[in-house]
Amino acid sequence: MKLTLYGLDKTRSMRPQWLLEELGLDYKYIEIDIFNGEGFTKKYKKIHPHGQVPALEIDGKIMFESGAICHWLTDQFLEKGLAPALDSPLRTEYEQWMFYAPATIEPPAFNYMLHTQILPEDRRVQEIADWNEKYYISLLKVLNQLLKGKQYLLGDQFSTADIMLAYLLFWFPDILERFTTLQEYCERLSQRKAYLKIKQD
Ligand SMILES: N[C@@H](CCC(=O)N[C@@H](CS)C(=O)NCC(=O)O)C(=O)O
Repeated sequence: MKLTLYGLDKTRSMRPQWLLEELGLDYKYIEIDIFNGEGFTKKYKKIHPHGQVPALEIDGKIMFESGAICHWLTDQFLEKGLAPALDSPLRTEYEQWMFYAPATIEPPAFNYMLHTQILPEDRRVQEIADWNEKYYISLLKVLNQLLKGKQYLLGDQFSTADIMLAYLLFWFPDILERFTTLQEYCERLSQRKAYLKIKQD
């Protein structure tokens, strides 16, 4: 299988890149500088219609959406053990966390980042930042409880769901300091060989 990942450091392309390393697959990496207009060239818009990263080219066929790419890749290489088998009792929990990361925890985390870091200062809205911070923290409180006594979301088994979630939790190390279990969880994940390989400072 010939794989090309279009991405940029410190973006959602870290998810599939981390996973490709965990799976030990060969892939080509093409950097798309989305912050300097490269996403909007005619050529790249044929790869990702919104000019975003990540996108993955699989034997000439293009796929985008970080969660979908991770879900698909994991199932193509199920023998590598990064997801429970389809008939495993753990599979429902795995699916739950795979969707929970982008659908439940990512929106408040992203909106908080938007209104504290991304938008120009005069376009940030304090109330939106505050509301999303509060909601994000309320989710973290519950997650912190749920992860107590566990190495990973699925217990002792590391899975792609951990990549989906941890990538987000890494966004706000200051907030994480209030949650010992989550902090330890992130520390454990950040020490994985595959993560260290893709992380640039
Ligand atoms: N839901 C999409 C979001 C993709 C996305 O928003 N990517 C950002 C980088 S993290 C991007 O390319 N932004 C540039 C833009 O929107 O112009 C995914 O997870 O793949």
